[in-house]
Amino acid sequence: MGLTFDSCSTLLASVGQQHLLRFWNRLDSQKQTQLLRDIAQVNLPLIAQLVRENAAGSASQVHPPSSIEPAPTLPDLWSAGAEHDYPRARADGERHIRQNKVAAMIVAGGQGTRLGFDAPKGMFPISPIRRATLFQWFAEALIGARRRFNAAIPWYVMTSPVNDQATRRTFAEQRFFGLGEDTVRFFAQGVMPAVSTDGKILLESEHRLALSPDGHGGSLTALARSGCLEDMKRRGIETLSYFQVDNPLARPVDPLLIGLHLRERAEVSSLTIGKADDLERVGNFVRIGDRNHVIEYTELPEALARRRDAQGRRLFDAANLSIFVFSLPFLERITGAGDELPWHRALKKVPCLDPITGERLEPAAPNAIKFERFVFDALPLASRSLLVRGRREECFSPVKNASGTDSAEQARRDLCLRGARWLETCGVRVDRSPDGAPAHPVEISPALAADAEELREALRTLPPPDLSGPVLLCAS
Ligand code: UD2
Repeated sequence: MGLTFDSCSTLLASVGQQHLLRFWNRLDSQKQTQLLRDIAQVNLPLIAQLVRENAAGSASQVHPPSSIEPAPTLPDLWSAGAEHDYPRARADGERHIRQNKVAAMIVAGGQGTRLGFDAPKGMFPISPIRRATLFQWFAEALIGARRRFNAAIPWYVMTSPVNDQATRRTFAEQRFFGLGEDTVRFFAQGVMPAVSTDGKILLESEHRLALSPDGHGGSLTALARSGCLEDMKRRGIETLSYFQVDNPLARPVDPLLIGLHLRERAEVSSLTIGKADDLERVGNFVRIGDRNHVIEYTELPEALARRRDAQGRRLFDAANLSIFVFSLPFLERITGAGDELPWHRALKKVPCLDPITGERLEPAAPNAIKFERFVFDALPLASRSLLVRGRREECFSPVKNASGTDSAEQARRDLCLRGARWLETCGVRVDRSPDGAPAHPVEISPALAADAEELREALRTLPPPDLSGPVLLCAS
């Protein structure tokens, strides 16, 4: 049942948030409905609890540095010796996919604030030649995997209330990128309100709360709440492959990672790479007690980030790419028993109305607390959690900033370099500029090949590529 002014007023009074209705009499009926709708989205008892904990100073979990150790990892494909038998693990992963036991999931609920892109991030044009969007790029990767493994591989797309409509509209306009409408399912993550440092929920305007997505950790709760987990079970899915919309080098369904996950009977498996430098802005995989954790770069003490082992190698070198494989029973367990993931607090600048005076504030300094959950906090809930190394140039180049590090320009360059490398592995000579970049852009659609081996097979049926200009290789 929807909230009414009276029921809402009583509810808000019980948690000290009555100020949210202070402009009620100035609003037309549409705006009143919108305000009630915003308030109904908020878990008020949870906010009251977080505000209490915040006031009591019990911020996020802090681990004493002495308890933090490097997390054990399996080697990457190129370094693994025969004893690891990666070809067999890969074949096991492929069989599992062929048996229709694998689904893919993308998290695309964040706001592309840092990128300065005013639309769902998945609509950002990324590919080096065609400028295919991130959504199209990943859709092509799924089309490739479905064809290769003759498997259904349903796709679960997490949006947020901020971009849900726009995302669904894009998929519909693009005819689901050729995936088949019934094989794509959208679900929206939750939202959380920003609160003032003294615990008042902030109004963005007289009839809207200052709401933002509840962090990618919200994806797990939302999977269960939306019925997507049930849907997966109905389809016979046992393993979920998870990745972020911002990394075009991510492989949505990786048979090797899935095969190793199965072999180790892991509840969650993560791909990791060596860090670019000690203070790279990524999470760090670490071991605390008998569990794997991710500690954000903001929370890992700098002395630890810089520590070296006896051979002079970086001790904490395993970067989090947010590429995970989850077993379904694990997801059911951690989402079924209530909300186990912790809430992280961040002080942010949030334009709002002053909770006391109602005056419009454009803060120059952080004025508000935002609450978010992180998906990697699921790792320590797993009794068996596996880490596998990949190579940065093969799997990671996130699009986060408008320019410079982690920008679209860099991701395009990395896609070209990867394509050129794959071609060379297949015996095709690619002209390079003096700086090592291919002389012409190279774009290999992931519908054609997801790695050099797949490209080798694909090239058997294609005419020899013309290398005198941009090289675009697509599936027919
Ligand atoms: C994240 C990780 C970091 C590392 C890095 C890899 C955190 C706090 N840190 O850094 O450890 O793995 O990524 O690239 O996450 N998203 C949602 N809903 C939300 C928030 C985010 O869907 O409520 C999506 C967002 O669309 C994006 C991804 O999650 O694709 C990462 O979010 P971010 O850019 O805020 O994370 P970042 O760069 O702080």
